[in-house]
Amino acid sequence: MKIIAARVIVTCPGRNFVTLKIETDKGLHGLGDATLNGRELAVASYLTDHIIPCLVGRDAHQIEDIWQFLYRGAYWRRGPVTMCAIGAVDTALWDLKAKAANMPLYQLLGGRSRSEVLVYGHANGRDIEETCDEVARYQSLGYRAIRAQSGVPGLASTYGVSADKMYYEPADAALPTENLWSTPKYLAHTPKLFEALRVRFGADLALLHDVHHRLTPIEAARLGKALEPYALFWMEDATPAENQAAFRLIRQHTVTPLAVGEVFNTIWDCKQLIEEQLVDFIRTTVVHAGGITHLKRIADFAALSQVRTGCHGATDLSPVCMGASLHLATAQPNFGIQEYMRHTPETDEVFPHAYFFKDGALHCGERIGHGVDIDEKLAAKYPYKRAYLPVNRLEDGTLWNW
Ligand code: CS2
Ligand code: MG
Repeated sequence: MKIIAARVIVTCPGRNFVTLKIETDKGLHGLGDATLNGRELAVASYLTDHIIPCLVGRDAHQIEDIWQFLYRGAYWRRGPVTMCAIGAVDTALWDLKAKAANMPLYQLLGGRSRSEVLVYGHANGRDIEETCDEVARYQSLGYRAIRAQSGVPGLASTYGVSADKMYYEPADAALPTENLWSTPKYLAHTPKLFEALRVRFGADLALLHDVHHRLTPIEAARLGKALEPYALFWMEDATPAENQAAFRLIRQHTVTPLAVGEVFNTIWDCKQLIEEQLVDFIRTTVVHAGGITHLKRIADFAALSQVRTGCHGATDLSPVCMGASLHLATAQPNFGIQEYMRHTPETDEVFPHAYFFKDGALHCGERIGHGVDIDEKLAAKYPYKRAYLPVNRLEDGTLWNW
């Protein structure tokens, strides 16, 4: 099956998405998500200007060889732009291989290991009371696992809290907005949020929280310890993870489960975290960590240390990524949970897909390939619109982690 053409489709149905479409001499096409929130055009150019000329004429079935060619052949290895571009090619090639085999993609990844893919949704509110009400609303929608984020008294804004309760979009301006942060205010507030949630919802509801890289290791240890009475499903991105060894300190102080990895793009970013069991869930994704091929490597490596997958699934990962992720989650033995921040109806219209939500889980569907397509005519109606993620400053002006 020969690659005869490939092109990048940039569209902005409310937010920017970058999609790679690979076409073959068998009349089949494959799609890969190449969206890197806030740096979309860098990946679009990496694909158009540097990768696509090398793809045309190759055998689309040679997924591993093409992956190695793109990874080793670049000389400059790793990094979010490179691995996002490789991820898009890899995902499109797996989509093609499954279509050529006339099978849903999960059948090529080991077949069905579970009847459903447990997901978690995002409840957020300006304060504890509104957040509790939103958790109740997500529970009524059928979610069995819910992430809770609330405003922090004394801070004008914080991560994960938005006016629109259904569709959270952090890339909110044509130049980075500046948020203010106070760790003392956050640490004083967050245990109260989870105490209120446990009082209202009891012990069974799986509750998650995203710290979003904002604490130092000892502060993360303190928060993890303070949250132990509320038995979270996980505390995510407790501290920046470039220094993987920093998680030893957190682990020494708390049994609150830890999840990390949405900003990782290769196995090297998390090798120590996994080998030393410094995390419980790894959040790397199909789009940002080199596609199905590399994500499966990471997941299988994680299984050796009883670390489970907990793939990132925010709105800035397109339905193409979600579709592919669900097929891997359907087959992967050490699947843990899948994040599911719903896409807007206009996004879903651009990316028709087979997956569906039912009773707190997603199902990948039985369509051949990863089950997601793109309506190029509709996509063309939404031109790219530059948008940045915010930056964060401490109250004294120090630039901090957003
Ligand atoms: C967040 C994301 O969903 C999450 O866990 O960390 O919303 C993240 O902020 C965005 O994907 C960044 O583009
Ligand atoms: Mg996160």
